[in-house]
Amino acid sequence: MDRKRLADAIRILSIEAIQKAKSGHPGAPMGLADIMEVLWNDFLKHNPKDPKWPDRDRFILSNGHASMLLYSALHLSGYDVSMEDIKNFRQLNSITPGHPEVGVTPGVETTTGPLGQGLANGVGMAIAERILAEKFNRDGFDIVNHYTYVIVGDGCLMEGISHEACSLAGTLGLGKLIVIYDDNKITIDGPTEGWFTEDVAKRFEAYGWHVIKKVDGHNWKEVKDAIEEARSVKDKPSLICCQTKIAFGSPNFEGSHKSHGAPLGEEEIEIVKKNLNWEYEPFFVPKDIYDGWDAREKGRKFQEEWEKKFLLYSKKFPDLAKEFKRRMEGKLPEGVEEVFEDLLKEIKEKAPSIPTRKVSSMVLERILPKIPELIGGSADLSESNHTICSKSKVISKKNWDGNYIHYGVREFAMVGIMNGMALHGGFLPYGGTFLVFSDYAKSGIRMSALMNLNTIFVFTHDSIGVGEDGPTHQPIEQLASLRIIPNLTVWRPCDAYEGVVAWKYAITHNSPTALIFTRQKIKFLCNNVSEKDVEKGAYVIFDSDPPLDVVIIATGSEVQLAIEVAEKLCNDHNIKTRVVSMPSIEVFERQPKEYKTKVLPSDVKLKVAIEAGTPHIWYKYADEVIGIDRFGKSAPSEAVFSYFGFKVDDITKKINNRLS
Ligand SMILES: Cc1ncc(C[n+]2csc(CCOP(=O)(O)OP(=O)(O)O)c2C)c(N)n1
Ligand SMILES: [Mg+2]
Repeated sequence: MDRKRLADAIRILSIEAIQKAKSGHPGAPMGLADIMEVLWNDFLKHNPKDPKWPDRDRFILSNGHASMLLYSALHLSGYDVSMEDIKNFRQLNSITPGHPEVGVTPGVETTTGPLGQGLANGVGMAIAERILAEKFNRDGFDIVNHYTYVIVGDGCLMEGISHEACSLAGTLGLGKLIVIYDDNKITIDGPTEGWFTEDVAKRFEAYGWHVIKKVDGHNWKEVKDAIEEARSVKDKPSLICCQTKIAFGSPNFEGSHKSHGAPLGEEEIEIVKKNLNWEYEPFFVPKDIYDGWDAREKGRKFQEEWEKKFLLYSKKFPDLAKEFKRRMEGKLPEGVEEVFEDLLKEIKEKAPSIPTRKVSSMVLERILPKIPELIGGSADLSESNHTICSKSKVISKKNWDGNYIHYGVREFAMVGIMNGMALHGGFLPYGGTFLVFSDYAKSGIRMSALMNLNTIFVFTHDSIGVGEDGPTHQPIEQLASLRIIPNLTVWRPCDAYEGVVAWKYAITHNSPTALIFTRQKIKFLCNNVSEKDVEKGAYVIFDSDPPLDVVIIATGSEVQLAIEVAEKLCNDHNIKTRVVSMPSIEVFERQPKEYKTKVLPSDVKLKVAIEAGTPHIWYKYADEVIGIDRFGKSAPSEAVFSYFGFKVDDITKKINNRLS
């Protein structure tokens, strides 16, 4: 079979689908078609009929705008992506959306489009593979043994996250990570000579990667040799620099940035077809080309072989096999509930007044031995975030038997890597940094939420309560900005008890959670509170006899303040006040209407919310909000709280004035 024709099938399908959709990115699929053909037909271990089998190679198209490259390959190789689906490219509810979306298209491993993040996901998947291999493989039974291939463009490699993720990948020596660089020297604005001129090969060599330079991306033999070489290097990740021409095969657009993001036009499509000797109707692929691409039989054999091996493994190592299956299915082990019940009971007895961040290490100390899929880490703030504990075992290039990653000061890559591990399967990642630096990772958190991954973000130092470090370190708008991300559940507990319930929620729910904890010590408040209360996201923590005058809603460190205000209002002013602790707005919103109106009745004179952060979100519930909508101040914590009006007397007076 003429390999050129196999690749041309991608070119033609891509430009026709993009033309029909009247939108899309033809340049990259045309430029990458030859590479894709070699990678998929000569190397990729996959089974189109079972895109989820555990030991498949992972393929990531980090430059997601080239989506038609992937959809064409999925269609041609026999996935459930029909020609009809290709014709519906970019249409409402089609399985071929503008950029690849995991869960929408069989065979798509991660959602890409925001440049660079797919690459970080790939690093996460390669880490996941390596840790699982260490844990589960036994002599003669390499049940975890796959590559992670990532295609990246100039855009991905310009993005900061690629520096973060690839630097760590080099340090960890991820030998089964193979990145193919579409070095076409073109981005949207034109030839990159004006904005991207570093020696990429040297850069990756400096990270400790194996770099294969100057591969002709349109010469299948060179590409094949390069991938073979990359696969043979076991102790370093590989970067294959493929020199390509964007829109290869289009006489009028080859090499031009004009081909990046717009259909070529009917006329040019005809010219391309003539140029490539492609004599077929639109959306027609001849049988010999389908045959050349068909991966179903090969895939069936790959999987069958693996399943045979796994069966023998199950006989020899039944416990390991069971555990592997459990982890890959994403099911929690038995007994998790009990660990939390015990801890909640103990906390209630001890009633510790501690910084809520300390809850994490308390929980982890108990839960890590129970849940080996928990894989922790922090962006260089392990002790501050309390993400590390005596049960944490740090992984390194030399030791993969662990459950903790020192991500270094790389918040964005940390989240991209966490997403990759969650996508790979077999892991429940958690990672920490200061709340104020969640902004560095925000787009990764957004992708985690968009993909609805099971990830846990531990954000400590959650307010002006940070104190002396000042406004650079005091989050103001971060809480609000996390809460407006769809699918993400945010918890800001008021004490150790709520903190444990929040952790329990994060671990037992299959969706991303952000846990927001204080740096400073706070009083134990939940003496008379049950787990059932906290689990509802909001509940009455202090109450007066009906009829009520005022309801105060508060979260985190401000709940204690709200209770003190309420006591004063009741005792000194005879104003009947209720305090609602609302550790999670999202969880509260999911409760039945009756519960919500019971907690927040409408027939009160005034509702007030208190939270040391951007106030806007609270106007949904409250008439008056005690919040902060300017930047903080450097001073001891109490002084800053006081400066911003978080004082019992001030708030009591304010409420009293509003009522009189
Ligand atoms: C984070 C991010 N910023 C900006 C964009 C918009 N964008 C899409 S493709 C692209 C240029 C990418 O260049 P390259 O990867 O070299 O793609 P090529 O033009 O070679 O196909 C840009 C800026 C994006 N998708 N993601
Ligand atoms: Mg480019």
